[in-house]
Amino acid sequence: MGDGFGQLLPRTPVAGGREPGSSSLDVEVLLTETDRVRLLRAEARRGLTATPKQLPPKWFYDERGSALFEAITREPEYYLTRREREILRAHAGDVARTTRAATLVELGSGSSEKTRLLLDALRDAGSLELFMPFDVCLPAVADAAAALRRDYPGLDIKAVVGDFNEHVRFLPRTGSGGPRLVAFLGSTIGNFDESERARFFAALRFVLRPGDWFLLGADLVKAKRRLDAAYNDAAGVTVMFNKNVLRVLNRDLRATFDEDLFDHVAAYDRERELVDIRLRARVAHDVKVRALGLNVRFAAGEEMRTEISVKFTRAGLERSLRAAGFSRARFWTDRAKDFSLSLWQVSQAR
Ligand code: SAH
Ligand code: AVI
Repeated sequence: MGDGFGQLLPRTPVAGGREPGSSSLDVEVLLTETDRVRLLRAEARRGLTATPKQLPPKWFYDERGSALFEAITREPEYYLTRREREILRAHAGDVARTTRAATLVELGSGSSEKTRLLLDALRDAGSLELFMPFDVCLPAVADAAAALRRDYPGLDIKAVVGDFNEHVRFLPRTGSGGPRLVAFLGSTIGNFDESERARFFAALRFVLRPGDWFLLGADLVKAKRRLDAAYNDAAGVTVMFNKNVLRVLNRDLRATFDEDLFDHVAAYDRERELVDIRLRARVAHDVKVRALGLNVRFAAGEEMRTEISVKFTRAGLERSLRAAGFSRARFWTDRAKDFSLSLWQVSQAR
């Protein structure tokens, strides 16, 4: 790797794979297990002592949480992944021909399943040298990288565990100095509030150079009926996903949450253009968080926010990206106009 990243950080390779065939896989760790637990402690203390209570969504994603998210993407009501895949099928070739990226970095990469469409197109265009899947969940990124190594034998794959709110500044560039493409798919941008979003775009703009690109998948505003259904699937997978954060706190902070004492609540708020996702206490009760020496009191009916999922308009996306110093190269939607994929360049005039 040419600049940035490798030279700035101590390398902590771990054997990421746990399944046969993946045991030789190295994962670069920017967020060690100690860092992760330290961050979880700080964010859980802040969120559980706030009014109203809240927890950041990144804590859903341990191995089970990542698997539950993948299961959500297969539910009939959760159209987002299928729509984004449809756009990628139609336009990955345009992305590859426009960017001729040598490095593809995928933030919040999860399984990187849809990303294969981009990898195929960039490989066909003959420009791709390095793929960097980047995720907070070690098992997810290790498994994804193991599968991709098997299927893309000539490609340099550098898997990274990190927090995209902290580590975006460590983006790699290959020795050839070719263009970089940063992909942020799945509408994970919707899980940021307005100030987090502005900070993220600004941090990304700061590390990108003229000639680099940003590819953003973002879900679009639509009828409340469809959004409520997408976040309340009939099979109840989203309920399990939402409650998984309680298991993470029980395991990693020795907390005593009883998931049967909470209901999953998710509803689209038309005014704020977001799905508000919460856990509502069924009865008044106390929860101990032993690692924090904290006793947390829940009133009957009290709601704790675990996630927001903002829905966007084309104009709103353009406003926030322009404000951060990006200019739009392309904007695509699926045929039903449910989801968007847009390609951005660093603005020349700053
Ligand atoms: N991009 C994939 C996965 C989306 S799910 C898709 O489109 O299907 C959101 C992903 O972001 C999860 O894999 C989760 O582990 C990751 N994630 C959430 N918060 C993160 C953070 N702060 N830093 C890095 N990754 C994060
Ligand atoms: C990852 N993220 C974009 C998903 C979303 O739709 O906001 C997470 C999710 N939460 C509930 N269902 C899916």
